[in-house]
Amino acid sequence: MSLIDHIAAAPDLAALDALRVAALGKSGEITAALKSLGPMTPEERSVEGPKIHARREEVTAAITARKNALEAAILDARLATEKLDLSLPARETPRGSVHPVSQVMDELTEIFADMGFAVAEGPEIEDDWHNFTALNIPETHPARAMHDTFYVTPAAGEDAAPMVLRTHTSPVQIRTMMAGKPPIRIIAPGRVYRSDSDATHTPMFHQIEGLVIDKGINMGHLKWTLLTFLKAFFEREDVAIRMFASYFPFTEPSADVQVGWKFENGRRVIGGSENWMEVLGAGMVHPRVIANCGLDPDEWQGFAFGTGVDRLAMLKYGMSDLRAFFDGDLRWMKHYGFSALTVPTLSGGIGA
Ligand code: 2NM
Repeated sequence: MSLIDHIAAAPDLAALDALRVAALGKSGEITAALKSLGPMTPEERSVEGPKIHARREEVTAAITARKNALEAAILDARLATEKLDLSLPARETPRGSVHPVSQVMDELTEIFADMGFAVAEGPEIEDDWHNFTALNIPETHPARAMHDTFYVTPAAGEDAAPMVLRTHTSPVQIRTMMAGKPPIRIIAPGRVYRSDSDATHTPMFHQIEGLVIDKGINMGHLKWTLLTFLKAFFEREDVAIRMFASYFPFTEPSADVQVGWKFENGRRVIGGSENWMEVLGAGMVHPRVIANCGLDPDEWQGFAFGTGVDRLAMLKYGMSDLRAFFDGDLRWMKHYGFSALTVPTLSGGIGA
Protein backbone atom coordinates (compact mmCIF):
# COMPACT_ATOMS: atom_id res chain seq x y z
CA MET A 1 0.00 0.00 0.00
CA SER A 2 1.37 3.46 -0.91
CA LEU A 3 1.77 6.26 1.67
CA ILE A 4 -1.21 8.06 0.10
CA ASP A 5 -3.34 4.90 0.52
CA HIS A 6 -2.21 4.58 4.16
CA ILE A 7 -3.22 8.20 4.80
CA ALA A 8 -6.63 7.72 3.16
CA ALA A 9 -7.19 4.62 5.31
CA ALA A 10 -5.96 6.09 8.62
CA PRO A 11 -8.53 4.85 11.17
CA ASP A 12 -8.31 7.84 13.52
CA LEU A 13 -6.62 11.19 14.15
CA ALA A 14 -3.76 9.60 16.18
CA ALA A 15 -2.88 7.16 13.39
CA LEU A 16 -3.06 9.99 10.87
CA ASP A 17 -0.71 12.12 12.98
CA ALA A 18 1.78 9.25 13.20
CA LEU A 19 1.79 9.05 9.38
CA ARG A 20 2.29 12.83 9.19
CA VAL A 21 5.30 12.68 11.51
CA ALA A 22 6.76 9.74 9.55
CA ALA A 23 6.52 11.71 6.30
CA LEU A 24 6.87 15.38 7.19
CA GLY A 25 8.35 15.33 10.73
CA LYS A 26 11.97 16.15 11.65
CA SER A 27 13.26 12.74 10.62
CA GLY A 28 10.46 12.08 8.16
CA GLU A 29 10.89 10.65 4.71
CA ILE A 30 10.00 13.83 2.81
CA THR A 31 12.05 16.02 5.16
CA ALA A 32 15.03 13.77 4.42
CA ALA A 33 14.39 14.07 0.67
CA LEU A 34 14.31 17.86 1.00
CA LYS A 35 17.59 17.77 2.91
CA SER A 36 19.18 15.71 0.09
CA LEU A 37 18.73 18.73 -2.19
CA GLY A 38 21.55 20.55 -0.33
CA PRO A 39 24.61 18.76 -1.69
CA MET A 40 23.20 18.43 -5.26
CA THR A 41 24.49 20.37 -8.24
CA PRO A 42 22.17 23.16 -9.44
CA GLU A 43 21.26 21.00 -12.47
CA GLU A 44 20.29 17.99 -10.34
CA ARG A 45 18.41 20.26 -7.95
CA SER A 46 16.31 21.83 -10.73
CA VAL A 47 15.21 18.30 -11.73
CA GLU A 48 14.77 16.74 -8.24
CA GLY A 49 13.50 19.88 -6.39
CA PRO A 50 10.11 20.19 -8.13
CA LYS A 51 9.52 16.42 -7.79
CA ILE A 52 10.13 16.47 -4.03
CA HIS A 53 8.02 19.61 -3.54
CA ALA A 54 5.20 18.11 -5.59
CA ARG A 55 5.37 14.98 -3.45
CA ARG A 56 5.22 17.07 -0.29
CA GLU A 57 2.15 18.94 -1.64
CA GLU A 58 0.45 15.67 -2.52
CA VAL A 59 1.07 14.16 0.94
CA THR A 60 0.02 17.36 2.75
CA ALA A 61 -3.21 17.53 0.73
CA ALA A 62 -3.99 13.88 1.46
CA ILE A 63 -3.43 14.43 5.19
CA THR A 64 -5.67 17.52 5.22
CA ALA A 65 -8.43 15.68 3.35
CA ARG A 66 -8.31 12.71 5.73
CA LYS A 67 -8.18 15.01 8.78
CA ASN A 68 -11.31 16.87 7.60
CA ALA A 69 -13.14 13.61 6.95
CA LEU A 70 -12.22 12.18 10.38
CA GLU A 71 -13.21 15.39 12.18
CA ALA A 72 -16.54 15.56 10.34
CA ALA A 73 -17.25 11.96 11.39
CA ILE A 74 -16.42 12.79 15.04
CA LEU A 75 -18.76 15.83 14.94
CA ASP A 76 -21.56 13.76 13.38
CA ALA A 77 -21.19 11.13 16.11
CA ARG A 78 -21.30 13.84 18.80
CA LEU A 79 -24.36 15.53 17.28
CA ALA A 80 -26.10 12.17 17.14
CA THR A 81 -25.55 11.54 20.88
CA GLU A 82 -26.31 15.11 21.94
CA LYS A 83 -29.59 15.38 19.99
CA LEU A 84 -32.19 17.35 21.95
CA ASP A 85 -35.85 16.47 21.38
CA LEU A 86 -37.59 19.80 21.86
CA SER A 87 -41.00 18.15 21.59
CA LEU A 88 -40.47 16.19 24.82
CA PRO A 89 -42.61 17.41 27.73
CA ALA A 90 -40.77 19.09 30.62
CA ARG A 91 -39.72 16.48 33.18
CA GLU A 92 -40.44 18.82 36.08
CA THR A 93 -43.44 21.13 36.36
CA PRO A 94 -42.17 24.73 36.54
CA ARG A 95 -42.43 25.97 40.12
CA GLY A 96 -42.85 29.68 39.40
CA SER A 97 -46.15 31.27 38.49
CA VAL A 98 -47.27 34.42 36.73
CA HIS A 99 -48.37 37.22 39.10
CA PRO A 100 -52.02 38.31 38.64
CA VAL A 101 -50.82 41.84 37.71
CA SER A 102 -48.66 40.41 34.91
CA GLN A 103 -51.50 38.13 33.82
CA VAL A 104 -54.01 41.00 33.69
CA MET A 105 -51.51 43.25 31.86
CA ASP A 106 -51.09 40.49 29.26
CA GLU A 107 -54.87 40.10 28.97
CA LEU A 108 -55.34 43.87 28.51
CA THR A 109 -52.57 44.04 25.92
CA GLU A 110 -54.16 41.19 23.97
CA ILE A 111 -57.65 42.74 24.08
CA PHE A 112 -56.51 46.21 23.01
CA ALA A 113 -54.10 44.86 20.38
CA ASP A 114 -57.11 43.14 18.81
CA MET A 115 -58.81 46.56 18.63
CA GLY A 116 -55.78 48.08 16.89
CA PHE A 117 -53.98 49.66 19.86
CA ALA A 118 -50.19 49.55 20.19
CA VAL A 119 -48.42 49.39 23.56
CA ALA A 120 -46.41 52.50 24.50
CA GLU A 121 -43.93 52.87 27.36
CA GLY A 122 -42.04 55.69 29.02
CA PRO A 123 -39.81 56.53 32.01
CA GLU A 124 -41.02 56.05 35.60
CA ILE A 125 -38.93 59.03 36.75
CA GLU A 126 -40.48 61.98 34.95
CA ASP A 127 -40.03 65.71 34.77
CA ASP A 128 -42.70 68.03 36.05
CA TRP A 129 -43.67 69.18 32.56
CA HIS A 130 -44.56 65.69 31.20
CA ASN A 131 -46.27 64.55 34.42
CA PHE A 132 -48.24 67.74 35.16
CA THR A 133 -47.86 70.90 33.08
CA ALA A 134 -48.48 69.36 29.65
CA LEU A 135 -51.60 67.70 31.10
CA ASN A 136 -53.14 71.05 32.03
CA ILE A 137 -52.52 70.47 35.72
CA PRO A 138 -51.78 73.96 37.08
CA GLU A 139 -49.18 74.69 39.78
CA THR A 140 -51.93 74.97 42.39
CA HIS A 141 -53.56 71.59 41.64
CA PRO A 142 -53.79 69.28 44.71
CA ALA A 143 -52.16 66.42 42.74
CA ARG A 144 -48.93 68.41 42.93
CA ALA A 145 -48.98 68.68 46.72
CA MET A 146 -46.10 67.02 48.56
CA HIS A 147 -48.30 64.43 50.26
CA ASP A 148 -49.27 62.82 46.95
CA THR A 149 -46.22 63.01 44.73
CA PHE A 150 -42.83 61.43 45.34
CA TYR A 151 -40.11 63.91 44.43
CA VAL A 152 -36.64 62.88 43.32
CA THR A 153 -34.38 65.68 44.49
CA PRO A 154 -31.11 66.36 42.68
CA ALA A 155 -27.85 65.55 44.48
CA ALA A 156 -26.43 68.33 46.66
CA GLY A 157 -24.71 70.90 44.51
CA GLU A 158 -26.25 69.55 41.32
CA ASP A 159 -27.96 72.25 39.30
CA ALA A 160 -31.03 70.31 38.12
CA ALA A 161 -34.79 70.64 38.49
CA PRO A 162 -36.38 68.05 40.82
CA MET A 163 -37.95 65.07 39.06
CA VAL A 164 -41.05 63.11 40.11
CA LEU A 165 -41.99 59.44 40.20
CA ARG A 166 -44.79 59.50 37.65
CA THR A 167 -48.18 59.70 39.38
CA HIS A 168 -49.99 58.28 36.34
CA THR A 169 -49.02 56.86 32.94
CA SER A 170 -50.38 59.94 31.12
CA PRO A 171 -46.85 61.32 30.44
CA VAL A 172 -46.48 58.35 28.08
CA GLN A 173 -49.43 59.70 26.07
CA ILE A 174 -47.82 63.16 26.07
CA ARG A 175 -44.54 61.70 24.78
CA THR A 176 -46.41 59.72 22.11
CA MET A 177 -48.32 62.78 20.87
CA MET A 178 -45.10 64.83 20.77
CA ALA A 179 -43.18 62.13 18.91
CA GLY A 180 -45.44 61.32 16.00
CA LYS A 181 -48.26 62.43 13.78
CA PRO A 182 -51.80 61.14 14.38
CA PRO A 183 -53.73 58.92 13.96
CA ILE A 184 -52.65 57.55 17.35
CA ARG A 185 -54.09 54.47 19.06
CA ILE A 186 -52.09 53.41 22.11
CA ILE A 187 -52.37 51.91 25.54
CA ALA A 188 -49.82 52.72 28.23
CA PRO A 189 -49.66 50.09 30.99
CA GLY A 190 -47.17 50.40 33.82
CA ARG A 191 -46.13 51.27 37.36
CA VAL A 192 -47.16 54.56 38.94
CA TYR A 193 -46.37 56.04 42.35
CA ARG A 194 -48.34 58.01 44.92
CA SER A 195 -47.59 58.60 48.57
CA ASP A 196 -50.60 56.74 49.94
CA SER A 197 -50.92 53.47 51.88
CA ASP A 198 -53.89 51.55 53.34
CA ALA A 199 -55.97 48.44 52.51
CA THR A 200 -56.89 49.83 49.09
CA HIS A 201 -53.82 51.98 48.33
CA THR A 202 -50.16 51.06 47.90
CA PRO A 203 -47.41 53.62 47.15
CA MET A 204 -46.69 51.80 43.90
CA PHE A 205 -49.57 50.48 41.83
CA HIS A 206 -50.33 49.72 38.18
CA GLN A 207 -52.34 51.73 35.72
CA ILE A 208 -53.37 51.33 32.16
CA GLU A 209 -54.37 54.33 30.15
CA GLY A 210 -55.53 54.52 26.56
CA LEU A 211 -55.38 57.29 23.98
CA VAL A 212 -56.96 57.72 20.55
CA ILE A 213 -56.21 60.81 18.46
CA ASP A 214 -57.73 61.14 14.99
CA LYS A 215 -60.19 63.29 13.04
CA GLY A 216 -63.86 63.39 14.08
CA ILE A 217 -63.48 61.33 17.28
CA ASN A 218 -66.38 61.61 19.75
CA MET A 219 -67.72 60.22 23.06
CA GLY A 220 -69.58 57.49 21.13
CA HIS A 221 -66.28 55.99 20.01
CA LEU A 222 -65.10 56.17 23.63
CA LYS A 223 -68.16 54.39 25.02
CA TRP A 224 -67.99 51.61 22.40
CA THR A 225 -64.28 51.08 23.07
CA LEU A 226 -64.76 50.81 26.84
CA LEU A 227 -67.79 48.52 26.61
CA THR A 228 -66.05 46.25 24.09
CA PHE A 229 -62.96 46.10 26.30
CA LEU A 230 -64.94 45.30 29.48
CA LYS A 231 -66.94 42.53 27.78
CA ALA A 232 -63.73 40.91 26.55
CA PHE A 233 -61.95 41.33 29.89
CA PHE A 234 -64.74 39.99 32.12
CA GLU A 235 -65.63 37.39 29.46
CA ARG A 236 -69.37 38.16 29.60
CA GLU A 237 -71.82 39.52 27.07
CA ASP A 238 -74.15 41.06 29.69
CA VAL A 239 -71.69 43.78 30.80
CA ALA A 240 -73.41 47.18 31.10
CA ILE A 241 -71.80 50.59 31.67
CA ARG A 242 -73.05 54.08 32.44
CA MET A 243 -71.17 57.36 32.31
CA PHE A 244 -71.41 60.37 34.61
CA ALA A 245 -70.09 63.88 34.15
CA SER A 246 -66.85 64.26 36.10
CA TYR A 247 -63.73 66.39 36.16
CA PHE A 248 -60.13 65.78 35.11
CA PRO A 249 -57.84 68.67 34.19
CA PHE A 250 -56.72 66.85 31.02
CA THR A 251 -60.12 65.99 29.53
CA GLU A 252 -63.21 68.01 28.59
CA PRO A 253 -65.84 66.71 28.91
CA SER A 254 -64.76 64.15 31.52
CA ALA A 255 -66.65 61.08 32.66
CA ASP A 256 -66.66 58.53 35.47
CA VAL A 257 -67.50 55.10 34.06
CA GLN A 258 -69.49 52.65 36.17
CA VAL A 259 -70.02 48.96 35.44
CA GLY A 260 -73.04 46.88 36.55
CA TRP A 261 -72.60 43.99 38.98
CA LYS A 262 -74.75 41.47 40.80
CA PHE A 263 -74.61 38.54 43.19
CA GLU A 264 -74.33 35.18 41.42
CA ASN A 265 -74.18 32.07 43.65
CA GLY A 266 -73.37 34.31 46.60
CA ARG A 267 -70.47 36.02 44.79
CA ARG A 268 -70.17 39.52 43.39
CA VAL A 269 -69.78 39.27 39.62
CA ILE A 270 -69.61 41.85 36.84
CA GLY A 271 -72.71 41.85 34.63
CA GLY A 272 -76.29 43.09 34.57
CA SER A 273 -77.47 46.43 35.93
CA GLU A 274 -78.63 45.79 39.50
CA ASN A 275 -75.74 47.54 41.24
CA TRP A 276 -73.02 49.84 39.94
CA MET A 277 -69.39 50.50 40.73
CA GLU A 278 -66.86 52.87 39.24
CA VAL A 279 -64.10 51.24 37.20
CA LEU A 280 -62.70 53.84 34.81
CA GLY A 281 -62.11 57.55 34.28
CA ALA A 282 -62.30 58.91 30.77
CA GLY A 283 -63.03 61.87 28.55
CA MET A 284 -62.24 63.84 25.42
CA VAL A 285 -58.62 65.02 25.51
CA HIS A 286 -58.58 68.73 26.44
CA PRO A 287 -57.74 70.95 23.43
CA ARG A 288 -55.06 72.63 25.54
CA VAL A 289 -53.33 69.23 26.09
CA ILE A 290 -53.41 68.56 22.34
CA ALA A 291 -51.94 72.02 21.68
CA ASN A 292 -49.27 71.50 24.38
CA CYS A 293 -48.07 68.51 22.37
CA GLY A 294 -47.66 70.56 19.20
CA LEU A 295 -50.84 69.40 17.46
CA ASP A 296 -53.64 71.61 16.13
CA PRO A 297 -56.77 70.92 18.26
CA ASP A 298 -59.01 72.18 15.43
CA GLU A 299 -57.64 69.40 13.25
CA TRP A 300 -57.18 66.57 15.79
CA GLN A 301 -59.49 65.31 18.54
CA GLY A 302 -59.41 62.25 20.70
CA PHE A 303 -60.43 60.39 23.80
CA ALA A 304 -58.44 59.02 26.71
CA PHE A 305 -59.22 56.70 29.60
CA GLY A 306 -57.50 55.28 32.61
CA THR A 307 -57.99 52.55 35.19
CA GLY A 308 -56.13 50.59 37.85
CA VAL A 309 -54.72 47.24 36.76
CA ASP A 310 -54.50 45.92 40.33
CA ARG A 311 -58.15 46.70 40.98
CA LEU A 312 -59.21 45.08 37.70
CA ALA A 313 -57.29 41.97 38.78
CA MET A 314 -59.04 41.98 42.19
CA LEU A 315 -62.46 42.33 40.56
CA LYS A 316 -61.89 39.54 38.05
CA TYR A 317 -60.00 37.06 40.22
CA GLY A 318 -61.57 37.74 43.61
CA MET A 319 -58.80 39.12 45.86
CA SER A 320 -59.84 41.45 48.68
CA ASP A 321 -56.61 43.06 49.97
CA LEU A 322 -54.44 45.04 47.57
CA ARG A 323 -51.42 44.89 49.89
CA ALA A 324 -51.10 41.12 49.39
CA PHE A 325 -50.22 41.86 45.74
CA PHE A 326 -46.84 43.21 46.80
CA ASP A 327 -46.02 41.06 49.87
CA GLY A 328 -44.28 38.36 47.83
CA ASP A 329 -45.94 35.60 49.90
CA LEU A 330 -45.38 32.32 48.01
CA ARG A 331 -48.59 30.76 49.38
CA TRP A 332 -50.58 33.68 47.94
CA MET A 333 -48.71 33.35 44.62
CA LYS A 334 -49.44 29.61 44.50
CA HIS A 335 -53.13 30.29 45.05
CA TYR A 336 -53.60 33.30 42.76
CA GLY A 337 -50.71 32.81 40.29
CA PHE A 338 -51.15 31.70 36.68
CA SER A 339 -49.34 29.06 34.67
CA ALA A 340 -46.23 30.37 32.97
CA LEU A 341 -46.95 28.05 30.04
CA THR A 342 -50.28 29.53 28.90
CA VAL A 343 -50.48 32.91 27.23
CA PRO A 344 -53.79 34.83 27.22
CA THR A 345 -55.33 34.91 23.76
CA LEU A 346 -58.80 35.90 22.58
CA SER A 347 -59.16 32.61 20.73
CA GLY A 348 -57.99 30.52 23.70
CA GLY A 349 -60.13 32.28 26.35
CA ILE A 350 -58.51 35.45 27.63
CA GLY A 351 -58.23 34.35 31.26
CA ALA A 352 -57.84 30.61 30.62
C1 2NM B 1 -57.74 59.05 33.10
C2 2NM B 1 -59.00 59.60 32.95
C3 2NM B 1 -59.25 60.48 31.90
C4 2NM B 1 -55.90 60.59 30.27
C5 2NM B 1 -55.77 61.71 29.47
C6 2NM B 1 -54.57 61.58 28.84
C7 2NM B 1 -53.95 62.52 27.86
F1 2NM B 1 -52.62 62.41 27.91
F2 2NM B 1 -54.30 62.21 26.65
F3 2NM B 1 -54.30 63.75 28.11
N1 2NM B 1 -54.03 60.46 29.21
N2 2NM B 1 -54.85 59.82 30.09
C8 2NM B 1 -56.99 60.22 31.17
C9 2NM B 1 -58.23 60.78 31.01
C10 2NM B 1 -56.74 59.36 32.21
O1 2NM B 1 -57.41 58.19 34.11
C11 2NM B 1 -58.31 57.96 35.15
